[in-house]
Amino acid sequence: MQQKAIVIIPTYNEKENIQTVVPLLFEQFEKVKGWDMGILVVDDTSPDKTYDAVKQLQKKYKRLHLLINPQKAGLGGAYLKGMDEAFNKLRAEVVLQFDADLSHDPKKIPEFMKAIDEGADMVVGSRYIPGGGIPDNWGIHRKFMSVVGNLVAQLLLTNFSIKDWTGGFRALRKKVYQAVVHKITDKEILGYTFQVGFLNAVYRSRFKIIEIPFKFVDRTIGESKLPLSYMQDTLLYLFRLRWNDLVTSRVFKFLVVGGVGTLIQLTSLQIFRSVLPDFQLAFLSKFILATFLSIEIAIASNFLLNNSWTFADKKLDKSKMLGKFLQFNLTSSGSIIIQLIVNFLGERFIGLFDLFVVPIIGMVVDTGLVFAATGIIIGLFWNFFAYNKFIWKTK
Ligand SMILES: Nc1nc2c(ncn2[C@@H]2O[C@H](COP(=O)(O)OP(=O)(O)OP(=O)(O)O)[C@@H](O)[C@H]2O)c(=O)[nH]1
Ligand SMILES: [Mg+2]
Repeated sequence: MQQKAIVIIPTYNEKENIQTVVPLLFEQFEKVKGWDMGILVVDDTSPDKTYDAVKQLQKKYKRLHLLINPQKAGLGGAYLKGMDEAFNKLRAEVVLQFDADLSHDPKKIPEFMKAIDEGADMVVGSRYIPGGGIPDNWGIHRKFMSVVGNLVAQLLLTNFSIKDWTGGFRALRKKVYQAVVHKITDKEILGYTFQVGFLNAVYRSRFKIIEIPFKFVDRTIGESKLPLSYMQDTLLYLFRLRWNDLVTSRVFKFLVVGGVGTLIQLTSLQIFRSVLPDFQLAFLSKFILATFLSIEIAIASNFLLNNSWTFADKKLDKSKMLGKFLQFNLTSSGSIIIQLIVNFLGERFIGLFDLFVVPIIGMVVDTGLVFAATGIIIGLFWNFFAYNKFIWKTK
């Protein structure tokens, strides 16, 4: 039996368009070899009764399905419902995303399916690669929004390998849907932001994505449903995503743990200074002992926090903890040695002299402070390198 591919068309007030586009699509389906092709219209109970037009068409086209949403769910909402229906109820292996307003070229569908046959997990129709394009008759404003919008998306995602993030002409396999559907929960994504959000989730799951150029044609019938809040929603979504990336990144956690370690060190130093009795044993005084103990406590805290948080994915075996902790002490002294060397070289070759006064605080910053800051930063690089290389190695 042939595998099924379903073209999902979300509709809201597309009564006229749907009657034109359905026959055009079935005409193209004839040219797709090896696939059982069908259509699923997801209509949000359009006021113009688009669903009635679909019911009429169903008399002629057996493989035309209709899903009626009782409420307007937004573009993403309609697609998620449609994909659930197509993959899980209609048993499709591939789903295509298609607009009702003839902006997408039905003649491209055989090409999309061929790319799937040749190994693509997802096909992205692209207006921004050679052979693709946006309508000439679009006003400068709309052209600008589209082109710049896509550039901003590429910049914010720091992903320039895909050129069209916001288009809605795509094809994807069931395994792609299954891998990312549980990640699509943000409410911003339920509108038009769905397109960029869904594609980003697919990309990050390392699926094979292929872009195929197509010329976007301006709709001639009906009205655009693109909400005014689209730009704002998308930007908000992208910023939230990248903020989340940042706070879940290893470097960020490493820096937080280091900051916490410094606070612990300073606090415990003060505690030891107030509870330990005064004494002097050769070079060992109360202050030196308190310093040593507070450093050791900070090192232990860094070790435990990094193990359970920063490197949670590489948590050490209980049996290895003690040995690794000793190693951790060694690498930590590495950063102290680096700081001593930087300060030594700085004083020797540049010298200690005032540089400038920090505004507001009025503190005089001299080169000594600059050396210390430099040493700390190089020390941080060393620590991060050493943790990855020696302590929490990839197994
Ligand atoms: N079911 C459903 N379909 C929607 C919704 N919003 C938009 N659509 C459909 O999604 C497709 C794309 O919408 P369009 O308004 O054409 O958006 P666009 O192509 O970005 O904008 P235009 O270039 O102005 O047409 C069309 O088939 C719409 O009918 C919605 O909330 N629910
Ligand atoms: Mg459109």
